[in-house]
Amino acid sequence: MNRRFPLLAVLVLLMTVTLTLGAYQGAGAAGGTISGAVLFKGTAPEPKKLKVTKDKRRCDKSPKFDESLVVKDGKLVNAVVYISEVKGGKKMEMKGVTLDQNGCLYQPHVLAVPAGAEVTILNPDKVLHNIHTYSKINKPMNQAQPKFKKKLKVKFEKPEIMEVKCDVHSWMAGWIFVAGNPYYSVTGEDGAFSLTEVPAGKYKVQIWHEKLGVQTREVEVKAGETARFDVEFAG
Ligand SMILES: [Cu+2]
Repeated sequence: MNRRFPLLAVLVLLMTVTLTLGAYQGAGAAGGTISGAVLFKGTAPEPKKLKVTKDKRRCDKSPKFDESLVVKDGKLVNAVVYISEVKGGKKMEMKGVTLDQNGCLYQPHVLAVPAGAEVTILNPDKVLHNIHTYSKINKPMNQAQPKFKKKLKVKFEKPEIMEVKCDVHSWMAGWIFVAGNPYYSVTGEDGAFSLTEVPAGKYKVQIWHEKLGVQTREVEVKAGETARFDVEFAG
């Protein structure tokens, strides 16, 4: 019998653990759920109409509204709810996403994408756009997209929340949430969020909104159970 084998196995295991520390490991997990809703307290502002000052024939086909603070029946839209630090859990789906500029507006206004997955940026407008990300961790993207360039593809490798603007059309503004793990949710008109298959344990959940800032909640997840809470932002 080779007596050195167990030692070697331990060494290899140690090396593997050391090399992968820090990076998210998706290995499948039954777990619990974190869910609830993001609420807005106070009187929601009237949606402000955006002023289209350029390329009016293509960009001003329908009225556009400022989406930096959208509230529907007391629910806050476009908030990102995510676990900031988690070492492992369910598999990270590397599915690509699309950012459309149709009508000279970023759709969706807040786009979520896994770090390293492909973002396809569409330009169906027959005008020149220039995508500019105000990123600090990822390399900033500052790229012209002429009218003949219907599609641009890009990947952001590191987790970050970054603002996106168009250097040609001053009213175009949006955000890209680059996720470092699969536990994130962008709220829609019902303000709801749901993070599923979270391994049992204690987590910091961040609730981010571009105008209202960030809130943090300590949440304990138990296998097979749902940790439910609502988050309130004051206007
Ligand atoms: Cu543009």
